[in-house]
Amino acid sequence: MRTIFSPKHAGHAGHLELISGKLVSGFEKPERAQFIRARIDEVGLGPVDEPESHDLSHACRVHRADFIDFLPQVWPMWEASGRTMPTLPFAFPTRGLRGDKRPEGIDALLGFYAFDAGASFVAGTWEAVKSSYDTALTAAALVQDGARAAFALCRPPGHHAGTSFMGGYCYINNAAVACQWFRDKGAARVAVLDVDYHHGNGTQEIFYERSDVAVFNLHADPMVEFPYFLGHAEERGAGEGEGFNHNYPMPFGTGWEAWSASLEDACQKLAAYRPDVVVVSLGVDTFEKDPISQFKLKSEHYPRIGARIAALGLPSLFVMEGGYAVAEIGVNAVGVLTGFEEA
Ligand code: OKP
Ligand code: ZN
Repeated sequence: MRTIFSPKHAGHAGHLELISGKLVSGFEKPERAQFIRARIDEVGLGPVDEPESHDLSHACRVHRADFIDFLPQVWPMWEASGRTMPTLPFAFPTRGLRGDKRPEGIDALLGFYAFDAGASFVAGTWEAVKSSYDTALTAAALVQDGARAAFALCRPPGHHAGTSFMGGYCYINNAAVACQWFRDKGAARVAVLDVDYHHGNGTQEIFYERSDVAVFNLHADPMVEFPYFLGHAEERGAGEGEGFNHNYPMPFGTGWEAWSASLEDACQKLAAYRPDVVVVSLGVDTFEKDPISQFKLKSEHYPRIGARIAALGLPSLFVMEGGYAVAEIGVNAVGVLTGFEEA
């Protein structure tokens, strides 16, 4: 399987994150991608190529144009306001406030276009976000051109980013952009299978009222885990999309037996949907040693995830999302891909 990967992700480094009342350097750091990149060579997964540049019109198919226009402006506006430390939003248009009236100034806009403090910018962030977007689209084109599968080694990740907001380490929703791109290239139906530990709230929101992209999400129960405010089992889609959104919230401590039962149910429903292509939001933060997660999957389980996805017999695009046990993230992410290839 071919991998698309850009060294430009590395510019997104030294950004900040608010955890346990402290500002710390982000868990979502460059080493994550480097370990996966190194593991690809170690196991001989296949060639690794850099992405081609794509204009942002594809992003605007799933995101609001004013949000996409804002992202490359963040750092120039921040610098123009006399600051060079990482950005961090601090005021959000929640219930009782105006989410429909765009304010002025970078401090206000950072919160207007975010749902949490988890999407900090440094000087190299936009270039990394753009390269992650290009990576998803370039890998999608390999699948469109007939490859059985391709791996978009995206960084930063995307599944928490919604129509008009960033958050949870995510800026542009790479997987959602790829889904829409497949639709625009002629796919009748596209399925998303999100196996990241966290609920892909952005992907759900983007496709919630649509029947042409079905979304299957396996994750920790949002009653007790980030992103907290979406991802419950009763969220089944709305309008045209009613019945095309499927959530599998699971309790802290979930291990392979229960997790794989959810995967099996999701795969059976996904197959019944008969999509032309499946986009896998590949997070490996379900790992037992993940520093910010509470599931108990072991390294030996990741190839079995890949094998189950292969059994769908569908053209498959793997898009990298989360996974923070830096030393093992390469083994686990690439384990899914070798499991897919060997099945
Ligand atoms: C992004 B992805 C931990 C706080 C976690 C955000 C997590 C974002 C995960 N105490 N904050 O889905 O892996
Ligand atoms: Zn995650």
